Amino acid sequence: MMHLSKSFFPVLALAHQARCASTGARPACSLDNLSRQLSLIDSSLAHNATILSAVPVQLNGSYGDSTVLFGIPPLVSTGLPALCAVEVNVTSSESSSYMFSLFLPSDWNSRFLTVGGGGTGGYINYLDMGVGSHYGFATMSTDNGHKGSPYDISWAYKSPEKEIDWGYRAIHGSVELSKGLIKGYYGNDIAYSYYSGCSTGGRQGLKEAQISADSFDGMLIGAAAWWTSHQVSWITKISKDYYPIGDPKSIPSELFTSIVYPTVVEQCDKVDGVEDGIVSAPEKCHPDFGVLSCDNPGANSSACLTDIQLETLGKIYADYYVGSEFVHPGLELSSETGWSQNMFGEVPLSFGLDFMRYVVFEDLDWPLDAYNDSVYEYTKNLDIMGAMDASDFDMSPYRDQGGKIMMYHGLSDPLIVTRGSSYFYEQVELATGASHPITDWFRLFFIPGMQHCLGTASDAPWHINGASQNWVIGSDAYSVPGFHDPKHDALLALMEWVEGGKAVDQIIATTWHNSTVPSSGVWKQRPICPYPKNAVYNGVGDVNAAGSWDCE
Ligand SMILES: *[C@@H]1O[C@H](CO)[C@@H](O)[C@H](O)[C@H]1NC(C)=O
Ligand SMILES: *[C@@H]1O[C@H](CO)[C@@H](O)[C@H](O)[C@H]1NC(C)=O
Ligand SMILES: *[C@@H]1O[C@H](CO)[C@@H](O)[C@H](O)[C@H]1NC(C)=O
Ligand SMILES: *[C@@H]1O[C@H](CO)[C@@H](O)[C@H](O)[C@H]1NC(C)=O
Ligand SMILES: *[C@@H]1O[C@H](CO)[C@@H](O)[C@H](O)[C@H]1NC(C)=O
Ligand SMILES: *[C@@H]1O[C@H](CO)[C@@H](O)[C@H](O)[C@H]1NC(C)=O
Ligand SMILES: CC(=O)N[C@H]1CO[C@H](CO)[C@@H](O)[C@@H]1O
Repeated sequence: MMHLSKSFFPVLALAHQARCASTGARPACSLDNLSRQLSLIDSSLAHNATILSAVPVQLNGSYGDSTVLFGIPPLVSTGLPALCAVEVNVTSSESSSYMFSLFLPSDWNSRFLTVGGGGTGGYINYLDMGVGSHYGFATMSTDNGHKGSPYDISWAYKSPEKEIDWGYRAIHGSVELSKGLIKGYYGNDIAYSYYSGCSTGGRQGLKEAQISADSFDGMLIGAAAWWTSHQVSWITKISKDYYPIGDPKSIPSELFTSIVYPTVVEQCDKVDGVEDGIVSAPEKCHPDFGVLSCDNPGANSSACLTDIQLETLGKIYADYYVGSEFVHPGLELSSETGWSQNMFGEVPLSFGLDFMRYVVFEDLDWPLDAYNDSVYEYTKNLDIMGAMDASDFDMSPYRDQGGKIMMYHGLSDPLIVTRGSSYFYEQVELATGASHPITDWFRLFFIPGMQHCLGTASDAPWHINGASQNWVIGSDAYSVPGFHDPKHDALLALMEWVEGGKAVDQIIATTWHNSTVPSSGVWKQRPICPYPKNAVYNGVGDVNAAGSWDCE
């Protein structure tokens, strides 16, 4: 690893200036030249790889995949800096292969950034690659071994090799080959390697650091779906508690937004000290949903819950135990507005029932009613689930090679439960030893009011340049628009921590009057704090200004 001098850091705030000139002769961006670089890599994996294309993209050009996949925007990055876009195909077994893409900017910052995927999807994340290329990173993303939307899992049916690619092999091989190609192309060592991913992307980064401690120097990990075996079991369990729609125990999904969420805000908003519509301390609130009972005198019969529906609601929030074993946390208070699009849509969420059908039982007729606690025991012990779980809590090898982790999670996440992140953090702390304070290398930030990876239903500040956050801002957006500095941009803050030793004490999250349109003007900014600290209002300043809050 190349060590840069301290005097380098002040210019990090303006990352477009923070570039080392590379000294090596850079070949033209062509299939022949990149194929030659690949052939110079001395590894058996490189022998399994083929360069499919290498094309120059001019300044302000576009590159990506305009195929529309359910649940995500077209993955075409626009307004790019000048770069070389490379596509690579890798054979991973007799019956599987994966692809990855590399953006190699002309104006390289001597660093490498890997970006992650989402759900059970198979796609190259050109949008987040584009974000990274604006800083000068050589960026990479893999399709994880198949093509498909983040909610599709049919590709996995009786395809264990593809499941292994999705579990860890595609990202691991893509990182290894990318490092070789980047060094060869620029004729220089990589100074630092980073990772940024949310959801499945968060899981992928943690898994890679667990199996290969020196892959990355710093990781920005959002809403990590790290506990695949447990998550699949729990989602199937609460699906069984909720479905079929129309059953007396099921709750019409519009009531989540129209009556359940308002009840939570009514009872929980003020518990954190500031009445702003944002539930910032759900752990301190124990709402009484009895106020929604249809048994109450004068209850509105189309806006109330029966006893059996109240029981279902309790199961949705409850942590799931089998005997005394903690399996998975329940959904968080204030995440209700997202339930109808995520956990409780027209059909059971694919990450539960479909996962059981395609992966766990390989039986497309396996009925939801067949779920019971022994299905969890069976699922968690499958080898293939071990290949997908990122649950090797002893991450001291990653720590000991200097690795840093910034983890974040929206407190209103309706899909990947927030308390899974605090559980992960606490388990890593236990496993990595009392003599090494975890805060020296790993910090967790909750973002009150943020939903899954991005966005808000409570007008909360949410943007920190986490993975996929700029997808909703624009295909040419990067950093935190208007705040391209380490106080607001978590990736720049992580770089300062890794390269300058400045631990991240807070990040200022931002939202705009229209939360996805920066030109509508900044509305609110507020610090997010390293767990277990919370942002506390000073009682006098503008509640929408970051300076009125401290981490305590
Ligand atoms: C290369 O591909 C073959 C199948 O053609 C596979 O058996 C082997 O494991 C692969 N090697 C590596 C290092 O991935
Ligand atoms: C960049 O490209 C877009 C279209 O892709 C165009 O509208 C815009 O004017 C270009 N900007 C510059 C500075 O050339
Ligand atoms: C990638 O390699 C596999 C063989 O492992 C092949 O089946 C597949 O068609 C190749 N993909 C492309 C896009 O060339
Ligand atoms: C009862 O609830 C429904 C659905 O929210 C609403 O449209 C209606 O106005 C309510 N009726 C009364 C009397 O509040
Ligand atoms: C639990 O589910 C499994 C798989 O569906 C089934 O074989 C088993 O009989 C069930 N056990 C109980 C106690 O119902
Ligand atoms: C925010 O702006 C987007 C894009 O112009 C628009 O589609 C959306 O309706 C706006 N949202 C609100 C709440 O005005
Ligand atoms: C280093 C290297 O292989 N450079 C080659 C790149 O391709 C051009 C032609 O496109 C050759 O002239 C270079 O020798």
